[in-house]
Amino acid sequence: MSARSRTAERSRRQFGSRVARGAVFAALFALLCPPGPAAVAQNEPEGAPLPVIIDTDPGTDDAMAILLALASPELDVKAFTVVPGNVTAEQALENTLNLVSLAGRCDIPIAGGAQRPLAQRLITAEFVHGENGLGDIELEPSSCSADGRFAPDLIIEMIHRMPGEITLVPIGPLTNIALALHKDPGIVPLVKEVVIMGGSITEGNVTAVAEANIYNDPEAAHAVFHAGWKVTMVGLDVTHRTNFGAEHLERLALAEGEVADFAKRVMRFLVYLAAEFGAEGTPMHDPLAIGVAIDPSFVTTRHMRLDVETRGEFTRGQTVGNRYSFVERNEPEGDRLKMTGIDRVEPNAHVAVEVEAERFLSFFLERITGF
Ligand SMILES: [Ca+2]
Repeated sequence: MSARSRTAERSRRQFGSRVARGAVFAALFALLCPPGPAAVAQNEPEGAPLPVIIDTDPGTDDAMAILLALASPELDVKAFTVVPGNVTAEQALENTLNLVSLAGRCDIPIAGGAQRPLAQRLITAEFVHGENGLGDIELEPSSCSADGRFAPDLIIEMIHRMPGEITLVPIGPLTNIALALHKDPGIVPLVKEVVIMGGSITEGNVTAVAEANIYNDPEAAHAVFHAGWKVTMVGLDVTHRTNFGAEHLERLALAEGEVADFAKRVMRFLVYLAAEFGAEGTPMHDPLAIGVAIDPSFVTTRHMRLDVETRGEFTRGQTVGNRYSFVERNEPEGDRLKMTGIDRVEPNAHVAVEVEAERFLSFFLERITGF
């Protein structure tokens, strides 16, 4: 069996068995336009740190993501932009200011942005993040001050200042990124990459099929996925496999210092919360997106067409991945439609489908503990 055939076979085993029609499509597709092998992204050569803007809605896992980013010399965090999601815009801004202050990095601009999603009411999740969004763990008042600029304007300004260099890492609803796009579509070719925590092509975490960040602003997500820039989606397909459990807590417990102490308390909150729901660990959603920005080889991606469902009664907010890159073509014939062939659809997202979970969790612990 050739490498290409093995890849096609593996892909069919993984995804195709769920839908009988998918197998038919796969056979057609293999004949007409076989897929390339799953891509394993490579580390870029060592060099200057990667300039990133992190758009965030802290959020317990956002907190861990922010601390991971600030403990990683591979990243040059140019700004934190704040979006409502896990908590309100006001609480998210306060949390970001407190977290960045905890890490001693008040030199980084922190800007508030949208106050609500583009086309629906805000849905917050204190139920899983605690009333203050940080597991009800209080931080010292911040030494940092908020930047006066509107987050989407700050994003636009920084992208123009560093054309081709900035990677956007949205780890909340995509409202701020969509507003920046709407205000200045000219930023699209100037962005190096967009690494999104959100979505899923296999399961949901707020409905049967929708992931929270996409569900909280599907219209924004639609705009971001179809903007034409390079998008990598780090969704539940991989984050649900990076579970931080009791054994990781034990390792974290050995660390000392203010940042580590806060991380211990947040992770303990999350692990115990997960246990209440019968899970052995807590998924590291947002930290994994930061990890992928630092080292893309933590995940394996597949390039595919990704659409966001904005109208479905049961599926609003679902990210719909087309594994075969085509749809059937139907044309009118009398009083019916008749299939006359297939039409290719262009891939627009690199979807993470495999993850080296333990390697990532060890990496996270090394960065937070310092050993
Ligand atoms: Ca988040």
